[in-house]
Amino acid sequence: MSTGFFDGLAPARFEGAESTNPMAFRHYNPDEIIMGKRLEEHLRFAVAYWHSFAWEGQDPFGGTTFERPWHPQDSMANARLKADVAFEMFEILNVPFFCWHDLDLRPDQGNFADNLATLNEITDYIADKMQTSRTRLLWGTANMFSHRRWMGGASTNPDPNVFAFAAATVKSCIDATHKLGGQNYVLWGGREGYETLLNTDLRLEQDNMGRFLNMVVDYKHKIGFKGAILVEPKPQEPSKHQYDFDAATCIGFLRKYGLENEVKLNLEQGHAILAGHSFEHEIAVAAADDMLGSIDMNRNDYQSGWDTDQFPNNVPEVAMAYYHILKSGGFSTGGTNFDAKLRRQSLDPQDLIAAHIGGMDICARGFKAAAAMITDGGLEQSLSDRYAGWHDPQAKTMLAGDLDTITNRVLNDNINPKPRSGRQEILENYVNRFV
Ligand code: XUL
Ligand code: CO
Repeated sequence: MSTGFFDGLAPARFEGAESTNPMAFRHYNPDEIIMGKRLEEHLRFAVAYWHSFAWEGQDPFGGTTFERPWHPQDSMANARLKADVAFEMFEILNVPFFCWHDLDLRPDQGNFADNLATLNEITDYIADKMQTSRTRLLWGTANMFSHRRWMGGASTNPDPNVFAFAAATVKSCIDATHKLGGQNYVLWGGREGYETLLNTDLRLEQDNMGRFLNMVVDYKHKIGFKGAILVEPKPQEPSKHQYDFDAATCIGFLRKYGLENEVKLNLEQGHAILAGHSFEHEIAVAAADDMLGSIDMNRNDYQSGWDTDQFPNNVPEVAMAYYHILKSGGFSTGGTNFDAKLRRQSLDPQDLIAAHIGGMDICARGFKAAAAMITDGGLEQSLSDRYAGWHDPQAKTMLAGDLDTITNRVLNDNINPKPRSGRQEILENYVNRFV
């Protein structure tokens, strides 16, 4: 039986670019074949349970603005109602995946035994709903940043008992993810960092975090979880400084603790911006080290300097993100999770649907532009021309040599390189033909 929350809202349909219906897809046709594969299978969209169903509209200056039938979120009855509404939205959007934190699904009980029991209870309820839904679990994760026990970090907490609570919590969340057939497990360390170095043992905290992640990987293998373990970089917020600062920092961290073949990255547009990068930079850095796992799609306000988690609406930016994803072979277990929330004045159930339709359409447009650029091959050709010298056997010999032999060759052959244009504007004009 329907909850009635989305009453009057029909399943969203693809109507084509000419449609003026604000509740229809104009670019996202899940069945469109692009580069030999359905668009749905390329993009692998997921709804984020936290922003759409758990967040109540608060901001740092104001309280809740949304009044939902499942508020207050303090009972299991309301947790079940929230799940019912969530699956109704998945159906309206025809979305293939969703993602959750444990805390999005049911309230914190204040102790581990009851947290475990209620997590099992609500994920059994969700497993039941998944029997009659086509929406699968892209990833699960543990919220180890909201409750006050996590204020000084989870695996990086000065108190070993918090590390223990975190370990038990992550185990319970991997178990729940495994039970629901999740394709990945994500760790985002919002409080794995510091507020001030005055009270922080940086070396000890990072060593503990490395050990923790190794335990997570061991456990994944022990239970036969086939999904990928992903860490999600972010430079700060809520911590002043977060250890998983950006893709490059995470890659160094994973290498240091021997996890480079076990853990990949979940990259988020807004986090890239906060780190002073572009989204495509983060994706390209991860791809260059074969560590691209999944993406959290959203956008940050470029003026606020805050993690605003808005729905994406910039096609050229999204196109370049997907260009680098496609170039590295596309998603395997990963996908496009809308880690994005409404503005707090967008009160209506219709706003939730429209926001996702818009986001999915923007991604579809960007993706198609990216696929067209890949198929055309112009950027690849230009790259291969620019680096052509490195295919010369003499260049390979040089790399195998030493400074003395190279210097002799520079002297003997009178090597005097001639600078060549980087052709940036020409390449930017090329991209603009597609976006
Ligand atoms: C926070 C954020 C999280 C992670 C999952 O900025 O992005 O929602 O995606 O914990
Ligand atoms: Co995220």
